[in-house]
Amino acid sequence: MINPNTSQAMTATIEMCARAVVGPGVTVNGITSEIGPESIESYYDEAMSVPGVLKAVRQGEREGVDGYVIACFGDPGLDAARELASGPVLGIAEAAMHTASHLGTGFSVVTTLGRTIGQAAHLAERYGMQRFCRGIHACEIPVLDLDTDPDARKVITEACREALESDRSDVIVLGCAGMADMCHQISAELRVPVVDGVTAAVLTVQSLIMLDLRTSKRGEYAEPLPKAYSTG
Ligand code: 2AL
Repeated sequence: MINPNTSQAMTATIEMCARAVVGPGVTVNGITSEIGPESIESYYDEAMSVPGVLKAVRQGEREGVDGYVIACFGDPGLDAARELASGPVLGIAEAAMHTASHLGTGFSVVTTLGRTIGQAAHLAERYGMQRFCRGIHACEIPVLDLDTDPDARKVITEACREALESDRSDVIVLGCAGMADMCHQISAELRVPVVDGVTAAVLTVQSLIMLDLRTSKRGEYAEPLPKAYSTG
């Protein structure tokens, strides 16, 4: 499970959430990206995070890792990671949106800053999820404050409540990996399914591996052609 930002505190939180759901015999390694921004909340941050994600996948391939989760809601580097990986690679936005589509007729996404709403909208389009995605909302809490702001869960819960009303939706998708540890409490309070992409993606990867399904190497996800890469 790759955290594409460089916050070790966030990796520790999401690793704990992921380890709590996997089956016996499954090992989850939380990897904090070594290169890039400390949090991802813009197109620039997202682009800057991709080399770190790909470096972690290359390392994972050397170590024989069975599958990967890219644990940031922008799913940075997902296609490129699939070219490198032999096992399945899931992004948390992709996993959360697909999981939500099984649970209700329409979901609302509640993300961090308003400026990331466009990125989530692009992903909903890309994954063919516009039919289910009724709205994308921001709680305006920066990613790194999710861990430290004592009111974070309360503010996010209220944003979810308002999203359910205004979108007439019946499922919530949490729009940041750093919200993973809040999903059960928010769900209990609002009495609707609240999908955290980290756990949804980890269990999807586990299922795919149990089904002996891997990334297809027949087409565009074939390994990149060998060539020289300058790193500056
Ligand atoms: C995220 C996320 O999941 N990790 C991060 O650094 N930024 N998502 C977001 N919408 O801000």
